Amino acid sequence: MIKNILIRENILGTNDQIARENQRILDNASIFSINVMASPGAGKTSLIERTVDRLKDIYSVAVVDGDLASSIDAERAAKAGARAFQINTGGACHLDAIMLNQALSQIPLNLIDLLIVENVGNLVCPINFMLGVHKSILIASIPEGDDKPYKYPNSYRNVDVVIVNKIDLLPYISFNVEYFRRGIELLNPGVTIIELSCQTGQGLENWFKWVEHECVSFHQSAL
Ligand SMILES: Nc1nc2c(ncn2[C@@H]2O[C@H](COP(=O)(O)OP(=O)(O)OP(=O)(O)O)[C@@H](O)[C@H]2O)c(=O)[nH]1
Ligand SMILES: [Mg+2]
Repeated sequence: MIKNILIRENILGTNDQIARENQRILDNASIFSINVMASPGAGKTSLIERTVDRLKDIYSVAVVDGDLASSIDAERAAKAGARAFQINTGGACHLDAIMLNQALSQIPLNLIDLLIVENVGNLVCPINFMLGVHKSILIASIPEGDDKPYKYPNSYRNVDVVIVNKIDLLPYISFNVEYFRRGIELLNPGVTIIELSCQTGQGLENWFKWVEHECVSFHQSAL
């Protein structure tokens, strides 16, 4: 029988320690921060583009994009009006606290109010690695199917908001919203669920309200 629990604990222990340091850095700089997780193509960058575009006149926004390769997403975030930073993980399927720590050392923290981290597109790994940010959100999208909370429970358990993106596709794809919501409610009772479409804009106001409310609460409590 192979026992590898100790090794795993050590790796995550180091990660969690750096994550706590990241949170201290962000708290000291009064930066409210969000980790955006989802499968590849669920709409992480699309939501970030919309969010930056909406909030850039109120908040100075930085975006850290995690991808295996390319700087496509950071370029999109920059075009939307954010200070954007790309992390290429090489082969890693998630961001970890050390990567974010290195990114934070490159960001002019005194100029930033809101940090959005786009994690690597993956519905399994990112949730296991604390980054030290204040809130975590998961984006699900209609084409992925309504069974995902039942099949990937951990990803739905430890997040503050579940976004259901691409609701403009509901007329064309078999997706039972009640079944989907029931699965989430079992795993994460009372979690905020926001249905929206980054394409049509439907439902985005509810997301913007959530971000603004959290930002204001954070900055007031930091005073
Ligand atoms: N129909 C529809 N398409 C959308 C919506 N949001 C995003 N898309 C499309 O979905 C595709 C993927 O969107 P992205 O925002 O790049 O997804 P992502 O999660 O950032 O992808 P990765 O970073 O590669 O994991 C693009 O073609 C978007 O135009 C939506 O609300 N409705
Ligand atoms: Mg993306």
